[in-house]
Amino acid sequence: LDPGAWMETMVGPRYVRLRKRIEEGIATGVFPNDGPLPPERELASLTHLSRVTVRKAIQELVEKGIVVQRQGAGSFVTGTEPNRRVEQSLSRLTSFTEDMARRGLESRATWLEKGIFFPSPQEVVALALSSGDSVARLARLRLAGDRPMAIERASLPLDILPDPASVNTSLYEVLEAAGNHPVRALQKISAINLDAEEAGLLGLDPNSAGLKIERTSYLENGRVVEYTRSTYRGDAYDFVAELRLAN
Ligand code: 16G
Repeated sequence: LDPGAWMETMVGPRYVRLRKRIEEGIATGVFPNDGPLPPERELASLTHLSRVTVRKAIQELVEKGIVVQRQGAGSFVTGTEPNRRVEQSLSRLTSFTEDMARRGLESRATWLEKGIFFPSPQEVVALALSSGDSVARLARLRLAGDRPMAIERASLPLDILPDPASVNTSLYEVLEAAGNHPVRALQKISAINLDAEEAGLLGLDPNSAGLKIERTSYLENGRVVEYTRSTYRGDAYDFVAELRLAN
């Protein structure tokens, strides 16, 4: 890790260069999978970088799901371990496709439902539909590479998504192309035990822990864009939010 040539040959801010260097170290086995990273203090003195820089580099590795921090024990490499947990920010409005891309993972989907339907009473209320309106539904098992991560059931007003069949990868990309990208969302998260069907789709045992997430997203003008009910696997996600003192 000694700074030497790598600081010069790599581009970007110092913490990004350090982050890449640590990633290289993980890829080449200098820092083995499931093993600890040297403590922050030691990394700082090894690299002649400040602790702030080291902390930022580690934070990026945590966000990418490459490193986990365990209370009181330090940072550990999760590496290519297939069962690693991912950190998901609760303060940014992003799509599944974006979230996975940011972590260097490929987002895939198995479609469960895609088309135009007669709305349920719940959908009528959530989307403020008028009588006679139909609804666009997209239900998918969402995967990171080969690993099932979540089941998402999105409902949208038809004028927002007239052609549900046009969504093949990212719903948010299709919405954005039509000028309907949500700018705000309300989200509710509840702990659940997975029923046999959902557990089966997620490759888990029935009754495993899951998170039920309800998201209602809005356009700038306050109009509801999507009402999505999702089931996330409990063993794969850590939700993170920054809290500020209320005044
Ligand atoms: C996220 C959203 C979901 C949205 C989807 C679009 C939650 C918790 N999150 O997964 O509401 O429909 O992104 O993703 O529901 P896409 O653009 O990759 O299709």
